Amino acid sequence: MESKCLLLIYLLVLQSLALLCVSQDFDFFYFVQQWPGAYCDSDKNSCCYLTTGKPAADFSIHGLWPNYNDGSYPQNCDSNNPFDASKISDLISNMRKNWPSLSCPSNDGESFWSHEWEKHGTCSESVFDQHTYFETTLGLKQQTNLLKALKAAGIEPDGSSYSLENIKDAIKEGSGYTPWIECNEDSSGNSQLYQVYLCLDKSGSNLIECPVFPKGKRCGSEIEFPTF
Ligand code: U2P
Repeated sequence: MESKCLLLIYLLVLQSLALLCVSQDFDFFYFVQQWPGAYCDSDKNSCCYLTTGKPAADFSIHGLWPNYNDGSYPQNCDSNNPFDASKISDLISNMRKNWPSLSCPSNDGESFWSHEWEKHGTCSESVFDQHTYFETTLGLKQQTNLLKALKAAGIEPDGSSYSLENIKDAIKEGSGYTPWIECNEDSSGNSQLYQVYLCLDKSGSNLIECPVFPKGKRCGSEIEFPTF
């Protein structure tokens, strides 16, 4: 009897350890949205539209990324749970609209979604399955409505330049939280609004102030908001 109990405890410990290896923990999520005009006219990228057509002139989702408070992040956490489009068939038209791939060659978007799920989503299996991961991220895009927040402050994607502080203030006013802004450069070397980072708590339910901002190249104090 005693040895059976010991065996059971041993198996339970092994099972918990295996689970820990698959679903590494993390501290919060970055929710990252991109301005397609800045992706498409940057000096680094060419861009292609989905086979279903040119996306609307709106921010689109890049991803929802589990992160650690020290700025590092886990990736590719579970090769046994590959992207499966059949699990999100009810979300596909919403995904095409709000999470379109802009990379070339032109494609149906699945390779981008698969990359985001496998690199980032699999590290959040302690809170999300594939359907809730994509559904939650789509909901965040609606909730934060960056373009509306910027337009309310008179900041439009018209190719002119705006103060970085005014852009951050407008997004804070609209979403309630301080964003991190990532810039890239257009082909003439002008700093332009590329990606907006907001943060979500580790339960995946609430926006929060970011515990840490990404390191990397800063924007100028005046940045272009390119057309798309
Ligand atoms: O910054 C370049 C790419 O690194 C990945 N990244 C960056 C910061 C972070 O906190 N998490 C993260 O994943 C992104 O890679 P992707 O998801 O595009 O493969 C980002 O584009």
